[in-house]
Amino acid sequence: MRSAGMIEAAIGLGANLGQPEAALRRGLWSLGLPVLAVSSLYESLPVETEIAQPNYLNAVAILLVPEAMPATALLERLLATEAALGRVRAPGKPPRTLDLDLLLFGRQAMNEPGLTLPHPGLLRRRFVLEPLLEVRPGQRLPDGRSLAPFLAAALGQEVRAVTGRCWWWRIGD
Ligand code: PH2
Ligand code: MG
Ligand code: MG
Repeated sequence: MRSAGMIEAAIGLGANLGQPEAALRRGLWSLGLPVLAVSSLYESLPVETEIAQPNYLNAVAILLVPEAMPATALLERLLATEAALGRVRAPGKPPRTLDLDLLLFGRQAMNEPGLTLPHPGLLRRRFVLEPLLEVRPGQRLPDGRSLAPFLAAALGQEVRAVTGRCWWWRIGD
C-alpha cells in the first residue's frame, strides 16, 4: 500500500526482561506515528546471544512515516524510545526491556555506520520474518527478492505465535 507523501516502515519489537508485553505496547504507542498493522505476539528462543536468558516476546509493526522524516531520524526516535522505557545498553546482547529495530524503510537500501537497510537480522531470524510476513504476506526486499526462501531456511528456530493481532490495542498499561 502507498500513501501520498508517506513512507511505510517495518519495525521489529522485542523484549525479554521486566514486563515484555507491556513494554512492546508502550514502545509502539510512544513512537507517535500512525500504525498501519501489527503482527501477533510471538514467543521465541533467544538467538545469537552470548548470555543465557529468558525467551523473548517479538512482534513486527508497520508504521506510516512522513516523507520529511528520513530513516536516520526514525532510528533516532526508536533509540530514544528504548532509552525512555528503561533500556540499558551493554555488550554481549544481554536481556533487554525493549528493543526496537528498523527493518525496512520503504524501498531504501543503505549501509552506513549505525544503520543498515534492510536490517541484516531480517534475513536470518524467524522471529522477524514470520511476523513480517503475517502482516505483509507479499513483502519483498528493496531489490525485489522474495522473503519466502529466507523464512524457509529459518524454520529450524523455535518461534510460536502466542496471541492474535489485537494484543497492542489495549488501554491500561
Ligand atoms: N534480539 C536480539 C538477539 N536475540 N532472540 C530472539 N528470540 N528475539 C530477539 O528479539 C532477539 C534475539 C538482539 O537484538
Ligand atoms: Mg534487535
Ligand atoms: Mg536493536
